[in-house]
Amino acid sequence: MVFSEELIKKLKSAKTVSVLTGAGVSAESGVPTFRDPGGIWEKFRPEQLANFEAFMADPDFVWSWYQHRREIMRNVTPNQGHYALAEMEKIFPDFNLITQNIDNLHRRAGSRKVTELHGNIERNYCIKCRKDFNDIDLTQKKVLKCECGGLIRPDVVWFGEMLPYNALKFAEECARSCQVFFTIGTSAEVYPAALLPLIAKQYDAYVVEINTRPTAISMDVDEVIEGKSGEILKELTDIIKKELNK
Ligand code: BV8
Ligand code: ZN
Repeated sequence: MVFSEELIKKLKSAKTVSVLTGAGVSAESGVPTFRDPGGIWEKFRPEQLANFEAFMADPDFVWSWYQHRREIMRNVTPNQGHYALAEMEKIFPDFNLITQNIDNLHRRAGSRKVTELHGNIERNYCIKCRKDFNDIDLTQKKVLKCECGGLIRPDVVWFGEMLPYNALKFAEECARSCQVFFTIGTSAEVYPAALLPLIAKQYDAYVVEINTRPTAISMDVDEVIEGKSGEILKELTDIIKKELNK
């Protein structure tokens, strides 16, 4: 794979590199994406599942769907793309990994500085008293209740819910302050996360999209690298290490 001279030059001189990842980064680990053929939203509409009203209307149904996804995520492992991003954290002086993914695979691959915009499926909390419940038995198909009587829900951001304030503020700062911004494996259709590459562009970062196909922002970025993120990130990290003789 040949990378543009421009990208290598920018990366060699970059102090701050920021990355936004989406479900496509976990696809090579076997985690289904949302909007690809065969993706999650092909079987269900997001409104039916990933929102608070759906949960309150049928807690057991929504809860069992998250238990099913936890099962998948427990049985997959990080792929070479996750490991390459964990490597990049050691290469650049200031590297910020911002993810929309809730699968915890970046941390499992060794990334330490991970900003989760949409929460983490391994965490749960009581909707009444917000007590944490993080070691849930996966076989528990019926929704659980807290001792205060509140229902226990996954700690993920549903449609119509605000993103964690600090995470979003930090992510916006990372987009504003970086010299290179990668948007990787995301259809860039969910807001406000999808604004981050555009904010980076507005603040003169060199914005690079890595995706297997065009997205809603492909025309707005500086460079599109078409292909599977696992392979591309592995090769790119190897080249950067050589160029920076790290
Ligand atoms: C908000 C967590 C403020 C749960 C998710 C009406 C009312 C309220 C809000 C809205 C509204 N209309 C619009 C909105 C905003 C809404 C939104 O953006 N809707 C979209 C659909 C139009 N956003 C929200 O509601 C957000 N909150 O705005 O609050 C507010 C509050 C009240 C009222 C108004 C405003 C909350 C958004 C977060 C929702 N939660 N997930 C769960 O996962 O169960 S969203 C879900 O989509 C995931 O988090 C996912 O990460 C995210 C984005 O999807 P992608 O990651 O991009 O995945 P996708 O499948 O789409 O794409 C995969 C890509 O990978 C593809 O491009 C594919 O080509 C590529 N790919 C595949 N394989 C590979 C690859 N690339 C590289 N290599 C490969 N191998
Ligand atoms: Zn409670």
